[in-house]
Amino acid sequence: MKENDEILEQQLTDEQIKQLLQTRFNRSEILDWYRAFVKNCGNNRSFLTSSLNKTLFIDYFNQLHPNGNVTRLTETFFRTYDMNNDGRIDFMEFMHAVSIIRRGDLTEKLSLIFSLLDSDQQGYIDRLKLVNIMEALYDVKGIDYNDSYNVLLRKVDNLIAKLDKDKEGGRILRYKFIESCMNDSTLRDLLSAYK
Ligand SMILES: [Ca+2]
Repeated sequence: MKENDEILEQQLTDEQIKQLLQTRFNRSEILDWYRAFVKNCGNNRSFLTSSLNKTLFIDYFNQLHPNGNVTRLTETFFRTYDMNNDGRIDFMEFMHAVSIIRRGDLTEKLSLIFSLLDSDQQGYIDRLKLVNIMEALYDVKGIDYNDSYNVLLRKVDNLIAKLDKDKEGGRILRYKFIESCMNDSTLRDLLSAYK
C-alpha cells in the first residue's frame, strides 16, 4: 500500500471503513473517492471536518453547467444527499449516493430519483413538485420556458398520466413511482436522460 493511502486510511475509523465496504466499492476505490472528496472540500483535510456545504456543492455543479442556472436543482440534490439534514454532506452521505448512482440496481436508482422529485420529502410527488423540477431542469440547460410554459405543463401532465394510471388523485407514492417506471420503457428512457 502506498504511504499516502495509509495516511488517508488512518483518517477513517474501522467502523467507517466497515460501513463503506457495504457500498459497492472495494477499499482501494473508496480511498480514491475519499481523496477526490477531501480535495473538493477545500482546506479541511481530515475525515471529521471534511464535508461539502451548499456553496461548495453549487459551485461544483456550476462548473459543469456554465451556461445555465443550477441553483434550484442543486438545492434539491443537496437536500437529498444530506440525509441527516445538518446542512453539510459528509463522506458517508456522499458515498451512499455515489454507490447508488454508479452501481445501484434500477429499483435503487428509481428510489433515489423519487427522493429528488419529492423535494419536501412528504413521501409523494404531484403535479406542482414535477412542475418545479421541470423548471429547475430548464434553468440548468439555460432554456427560457416563460414563452412556452404550456409546453412544460403538457410534459408534466403526460408524465403524471403515465405515473398515475390508477388515477389515485395525482399523488404518486414511492412504490407506485418505481412500479410505473419499471413497467414503462418510455418513462425509463425519459428519466435516464436526466441522470
Ligand atoms: Ca449531513
